[in-house]
Amino acid sequence: MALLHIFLVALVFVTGFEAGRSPRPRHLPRYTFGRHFHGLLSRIEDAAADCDGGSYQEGFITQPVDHFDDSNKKTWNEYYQFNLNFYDASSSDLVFFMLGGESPISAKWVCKESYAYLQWAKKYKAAVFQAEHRYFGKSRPFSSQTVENLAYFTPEQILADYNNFISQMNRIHFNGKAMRWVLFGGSYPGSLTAWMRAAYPNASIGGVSSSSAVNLQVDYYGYATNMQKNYQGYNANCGANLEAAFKKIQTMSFSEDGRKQLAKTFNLCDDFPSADMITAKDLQFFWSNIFGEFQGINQYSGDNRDPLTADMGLGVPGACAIMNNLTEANVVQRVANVINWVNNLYGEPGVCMPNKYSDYIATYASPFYDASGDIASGRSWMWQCCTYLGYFQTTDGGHDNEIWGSLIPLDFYVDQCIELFNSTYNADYTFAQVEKYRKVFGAAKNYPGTKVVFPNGSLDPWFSLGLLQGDNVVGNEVFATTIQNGAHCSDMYPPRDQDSESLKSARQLIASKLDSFIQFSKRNVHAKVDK
Ligand SMILES: *[C@@H]1O[C@H](CO)[C@@H](O)[C@H](O)[C@H]1NC(C)=O
Ligand SMILES: *[C@@H]1O[C@H](CO)[C@@H](O)[C@H](O)[C@H]1NC(C)=O
Ligand SMILES: *[C@@H]1O[C@H](CO)[C@@H](O)[C@H](O)[C@H]1NC(C)=O
Ligand SMILES: CC(=O)N[C@H]1CO[C@H](CO)[C@@H](O)[C@@H]1O
Repeated sequence: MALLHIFLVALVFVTGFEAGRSPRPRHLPRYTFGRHFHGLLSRIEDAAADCDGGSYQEGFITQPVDHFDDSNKKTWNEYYQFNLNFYDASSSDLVFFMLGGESPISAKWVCKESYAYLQWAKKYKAAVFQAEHRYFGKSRPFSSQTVENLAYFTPEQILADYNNFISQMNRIHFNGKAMRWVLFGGSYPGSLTAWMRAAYPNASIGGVSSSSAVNLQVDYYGYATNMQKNYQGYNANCGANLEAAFKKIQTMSFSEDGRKQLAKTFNLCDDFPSADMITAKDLQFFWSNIFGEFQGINQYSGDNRDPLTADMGLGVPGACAIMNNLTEANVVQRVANVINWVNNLYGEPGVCMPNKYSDYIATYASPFYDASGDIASGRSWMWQCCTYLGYFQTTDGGHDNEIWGSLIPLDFYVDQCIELFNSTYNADYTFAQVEKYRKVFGAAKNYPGTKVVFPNGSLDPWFSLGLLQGDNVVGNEVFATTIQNGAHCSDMYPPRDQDSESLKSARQLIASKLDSFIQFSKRNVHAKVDK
């Protein structure tokens, strides 16, 4: 591998201010392939990253475009952030590393000291680093995202980036000392954490892989069936009202008069195409945008992720209160009321709902958006889903889909892969790629890594793709824990007194396993020295 030089270690001292991100354009839905505009962990409202008094530094390093072909000399600059405020070189050789994922990195993950893992970093006097994932934010191997340029967007290249990042950091910031790195990640970066432990076991001493959907699956109908279970389970009437509403929405969609009414009720940005022009895609797009709002409500329900979910009630109970509101006789209007309520919470009152499939596709098919913006991130995320993750959130779950019916078939997603990239990226391709990476990384049942904790939330629709109790290979020190009624990545957010006992005990388990990984590797180091 080419010897890499330091590009720039910017010792800019940033005081917890992050440039605001651009708002969501009105023709793009809030959710695409399950990804919230602005990413699965963070969202626009966090943009003025509140460090709560903490601070961080930032820099860039050079990475090869292709880690596996020495003849390719092309390089790119990877952006990273770090916090040495807790670090005590005289007593600690630990680095806590938050892996970047499907968005530009957000500084709060290195500076907001109330986050669970930063409290642990403080306890162990660890240095804290976060690196941006290739093809996101400032970390772009190419200036455009043509299909040709996306060829280097593979799990192997990404893991090699993080491995190389660790050795470069040891050199740049720690005088070449082999520091003991502990990996952290939530959602997709949680999967990267698990895969790093498997692919580069010596680069780190352990990891925490929160809500990671490592059990890769193309047709992930379980998302919708879990969602149904959660809404019905919270309140049977809520389930019944949703079911009645979605059935009525579907029926109305099939007549021109019905569609006119729907356009009004849901404040659609664009009318449906005329009866002679309308296609199944137009309807599926409409349905998936409504479905997407209920995904978002469920996925973060009750999290201490931000004021919306923690204090303002964004979650399943709030949505069900509106669905069960008898003062409003029309159940379809209640669904629209839920969406209006979400819009208000997001500070977008009265925003119209995108309804032009062709505009949506044309936008994400363009390779020319700036990677620091969210349209390029959305295209990157869709590339990931089409080429190695799958995760298509269909309603193919059969009997367990009374609420949603069969609104969203697999074709809705696989056709997009073809439209966004090209016909090489068809269903056969996605199935073959997902199968390949299930084998490479062992999915959930054959996960080959060691020393990883896998927390999952039982209320998280991604739950069924997690590494769960009973999946772990005995002897590998892989620990699964289920947070009862926990949402997506709930363990990562700042602990609160009112957290459930299950969440508290999951954090205790993580902390104790983390401690054992750290103590073990210390003994190991000493054992080697003693010989
Ligand atoms: C899709 O794009 C890739 C990369 O440019 C190219 O190699 C491949 O031939 C294309 N496939 C089709 C069917 O156009
Ligand atoms: C990890 O380290 C062990 C012991 O030092 C060594 O035997 C092994 O080959 C290393 N593995 C990798 C993947 O570098
Ligand atoms: C119930 O519906 C009525 C009529 O649409 C509305 O005025 C009221 O604000 C709703 N209440 C809740 C809690 O949604
Ligand atoms: C599928 C799975 O992992 N289920 C587990 C969820 O968590 C409870 C409590 O820890 C276990 O009893 C289940 O086996």
